[in-house]
Amino acid sequence: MEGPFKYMKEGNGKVSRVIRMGTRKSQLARIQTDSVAGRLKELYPDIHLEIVAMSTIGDKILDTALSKIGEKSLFTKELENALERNEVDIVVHSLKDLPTSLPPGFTIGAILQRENPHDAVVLHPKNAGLTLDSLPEKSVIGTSSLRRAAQLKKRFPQLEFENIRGNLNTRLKKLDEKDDYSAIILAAAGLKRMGWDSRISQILGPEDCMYAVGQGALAVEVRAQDKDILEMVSVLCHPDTVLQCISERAFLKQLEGGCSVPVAVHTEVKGSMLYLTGAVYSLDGADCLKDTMQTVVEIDNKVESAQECVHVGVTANSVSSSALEAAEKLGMDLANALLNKGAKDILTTARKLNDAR
Ligand code: DPM
Repeated sequence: MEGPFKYMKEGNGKVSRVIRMGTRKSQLARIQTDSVAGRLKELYPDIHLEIVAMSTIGDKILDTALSKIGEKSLFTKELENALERNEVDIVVHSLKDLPTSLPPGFTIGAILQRENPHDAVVLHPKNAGLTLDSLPEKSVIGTSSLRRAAQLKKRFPQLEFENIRGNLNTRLKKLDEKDDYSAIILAAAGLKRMGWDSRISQILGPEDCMYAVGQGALAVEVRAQDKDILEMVSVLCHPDTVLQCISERAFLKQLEGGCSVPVAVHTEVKGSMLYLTGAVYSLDGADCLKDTMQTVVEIDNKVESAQECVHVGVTANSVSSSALEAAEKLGMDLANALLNKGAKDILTTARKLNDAR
């Protein structure tokens, strides 16, 4: 067989392409990749899937705060290299780890239905039954997310916040086996996927802590030129989630924010309306600019068959392009509204202070 792809001969002599899925070695990454593999197997019972696991720099540097080791490509670069070299065909990521602009040649071919997008409180076992409100003063909360720290410092000034790094397994171990933290904050989605729902003692609503752009949604990254794979994965798209996440990513992109700035969002689809709330914070949460805007998204509009449009890195051929455009515009409009009120200054100062720490 010619060409860059891997093929396999079946018993009946038929030759078919082997689809290889790249994943990081962490347990969460494996679970996420396996769940997408399971969906693909259901939809296409005849395909041959192979899972290729590799460790990335982000997995190796476990003790430095994420916001200090630079941008999001940390976890994704090596997997993209493997995609580029045709060593794998599909990579599954947490959407929130993917930058709003992907390197040329790559696209997000599917965004799956979002899990609970909110953040959750996981308590040290000795604090069972307490909440962020009832924990003793000066209790130390572990998080290295600038976004979580900024919002929670403002809302719970009696608590203290310290960095905690490592994958989910490492963090839970650091919480349970030492006395350094009274509680840690993690995304509910990751905890649920790991089967640790029982450790969630409190889900933080938007009045306490808004979530990160793309949080709770899985994204399938592919080579933009690989039309067969792109078409195959496009059926995994969950239209409401796609529209929500496109508006969130457009908001972040227009603000020129990455994972190292305190930016948070909240989106909802009600009927044909898409609502986006977005905010930027100073590191201590004292300064905050926040606003809500909405747009009509005609999700039932006919999908034009020839469309091939990319919105903030996402190619969602199965969703109406007018709805995608409206969602992207909503994010940009909201960002521009905040930029007009001084969001740039807040973010620049936050970035400088964080770099100097
Ligand atoms: C990004 C952030 C964090 C991850 C920053 C943020 C959390 C870092 C930390 C961009 N990526 O949220 O403000 O707490 O130190 C990450 C997690 C998941 C994807 C784990 C988590 C699982 C949930 C999902 C790390 N990336 O946030 O608890 O699929 O959204």
